[in-house]
Amino acid sequence: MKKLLITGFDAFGGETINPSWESVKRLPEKIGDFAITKLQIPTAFKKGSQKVLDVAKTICPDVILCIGQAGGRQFITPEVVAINLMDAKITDNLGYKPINKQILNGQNAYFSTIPVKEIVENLNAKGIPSALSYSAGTFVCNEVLYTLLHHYENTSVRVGFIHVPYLTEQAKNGEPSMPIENIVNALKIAIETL
Ligand code: PCA
Repeated sequence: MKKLLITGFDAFGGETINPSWESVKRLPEKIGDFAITKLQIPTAFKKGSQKVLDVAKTICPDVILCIGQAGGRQFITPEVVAINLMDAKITDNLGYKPINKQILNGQNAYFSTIPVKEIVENLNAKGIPSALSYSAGTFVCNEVLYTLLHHYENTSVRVGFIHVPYLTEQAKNGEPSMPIENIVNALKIAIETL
């Protein structure tokens, strides 16, 4: 059986929950060909990505899939690319707010190494609205994806990131949202597509 390390973030920016962890923690232990290891990581620059790297070192996963909240988005959005930039509009959960800073000494950008287009096609075919995203932003999610892609460049470990909308109970002012069941289902479909 192959091994998947899947991560979700803790709540940030005044929210009390994060749909990424809420959905990741509800996943079964096995999906398709994959044995699943679930990991919650802090919404904090460097700390989150370091925690993924530490756990990955012990379990040696075939694929690392990180999930994050993208408040305001309507669709399940696999990220195509991560860029070498941290430019935060709010502080992370440790009070850090980098402006216009390089993540590390690496390429300007790395492409995700999971089948993003196939995931979008399979989700839409199963009635879950999904679209590619060409920007993971410049906050912690992008930093995690960038750091992992940099670390696993030229290895067999594949790395991807999927942003998910607010949960229904978070969208108090009419923002787009999705019920938790749909997000969990979307993650299962995405994992079956890996
Ligand atoms: N979303 C943030 C960081 C944590 C999360 O769930 C982002 O998009 O960068």
